[in-house]
Amino acid sequence: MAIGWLLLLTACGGGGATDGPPPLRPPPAVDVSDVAANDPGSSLPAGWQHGAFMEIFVRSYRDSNGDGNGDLQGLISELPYLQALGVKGLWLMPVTASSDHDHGYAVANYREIEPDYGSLADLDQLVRQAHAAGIGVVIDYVMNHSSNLNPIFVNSAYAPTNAYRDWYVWQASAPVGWNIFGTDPWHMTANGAYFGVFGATMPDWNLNNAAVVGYHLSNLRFWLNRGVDGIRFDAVGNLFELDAGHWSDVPQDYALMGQMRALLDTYSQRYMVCEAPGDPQGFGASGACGAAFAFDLRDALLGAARNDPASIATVAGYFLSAPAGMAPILANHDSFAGDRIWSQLNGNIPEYELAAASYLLAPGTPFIYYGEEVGMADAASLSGDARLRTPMSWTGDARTAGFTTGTPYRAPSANVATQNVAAEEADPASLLNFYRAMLALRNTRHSIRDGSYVLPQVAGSVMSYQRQSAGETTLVMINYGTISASTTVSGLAATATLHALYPATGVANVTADAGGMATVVAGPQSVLVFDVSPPR
Ligand SMILES: [Ca+2]
Ligand SMILES: [Ca+2]
Repeated sequence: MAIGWLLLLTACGGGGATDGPPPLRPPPAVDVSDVAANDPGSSLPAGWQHGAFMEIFVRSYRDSNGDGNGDLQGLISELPYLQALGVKGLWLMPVTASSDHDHGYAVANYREIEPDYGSLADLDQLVRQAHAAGIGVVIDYVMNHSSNLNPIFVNSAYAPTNAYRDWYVWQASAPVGWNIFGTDPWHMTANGAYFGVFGATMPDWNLNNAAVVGYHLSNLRFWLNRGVDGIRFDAVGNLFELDAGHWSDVPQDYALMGQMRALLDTYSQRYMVCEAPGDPQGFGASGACGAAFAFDLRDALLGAARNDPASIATVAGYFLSAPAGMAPILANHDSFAGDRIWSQLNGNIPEYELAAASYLLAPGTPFIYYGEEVGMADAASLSGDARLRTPMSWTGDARTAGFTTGTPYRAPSANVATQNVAAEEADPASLLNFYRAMLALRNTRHSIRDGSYVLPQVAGSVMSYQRQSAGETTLVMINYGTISASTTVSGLAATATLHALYPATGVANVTADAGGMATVVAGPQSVLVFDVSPPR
């Protein structure tokens, strides 16, 4: 209802020219009531957050009612698929009501479900059924900005005297000298300029206002009280702006995230992970988020898969010094993180599998982007972020991808005919079954899931390391090269037996010598995973 009115306001933006005051109407009522903590507990096993996660764009995952948009009931119907794949957590891109009718990051109501996705009851059902399948549910939370159609911003923009004026970042006129991502983050209206680092439709909250932080804490408790298992925080390096030269990764950003981690720590077993491409490890450290996406490892994972020596060295060394909670990814929903892996690797499945093994067996929490496990490509007919966010390829149907019984809101991926769940479930050698095998190792080996990362070694194109936890040692060896390699690994228990867990057949046991050295032959572009048993 406020849409036309607000567009009129923002249409005056840019040059600051106005043709008299906009036709103001009373701002909408706003609910910012406090929400007290009421932890329903957690039924998930200890350490659940070290299982692999799936990042899911609900709008593109599965449509239950034929309207062409994915929804929560559609996702619920695919929980058996996700369970069989072996994921232990879901990160849902924003499921809160948004005004963008797409990705959801322009939040219009922090305590309602996006109408296209369903209802709060649907979310509750998803959480309940996911838990029954041993899967946790983490939701996206956008603390930096809201929609310009959020009723609180509508109030804030209504007049300089409005009670919510100071909930966003306003100045009487746009200050000069600002340039972020190549554009001016200040947006003129008839009665002042507001700050919106991601554009005029997504104004930044004023997080220097304690009432705003209190509101966000209440919103977070609203979801945690419903049994949601954690939060993925968006754009945490952009929370505070000090001046035109200091608007990214400033000390206040880390401190506020530490406060959020403290909130989650008052609940049982809640997981928190941050998006901070400018300083992944700084935000991943305890004291800040405690976990953050490893954007600084992504290029090396793909480089190693292509047998680049420097990349192999980077992958081998990363978890010797990185915070233990880092969350490795190959790609995600944003263009800045690269194309879909299939498109980046030109459909080279051996390289794809090497990249996957390089992060799915690693410490921390690996995040798979939905459809990555079947090799979904970018959409051929789309550009920008949309090409990465296509309907999930459930079948080879070129029109619907098996995603909807209606007309999909967006075109499917370019390779839906060959890379899809139905085709790959039927093929034991498929990429999907490789992902299942890697996740099965993570789920059956506690040393892989949350053990220590020990003695990485690189010899030519071969990387190896041990993962150790109480009573269990695993040796991982990855040969990124295209020729077979014989590699001597050191640092094993004396006379230990190496028994191949992967591949499950065809690899003979190897015995370490009295000095803890063993020589292993790894075929071209191969992954070998051994149980390391001490001598009997
Ligand atoms: Ca739907
Ligand atoms: Ca900000």
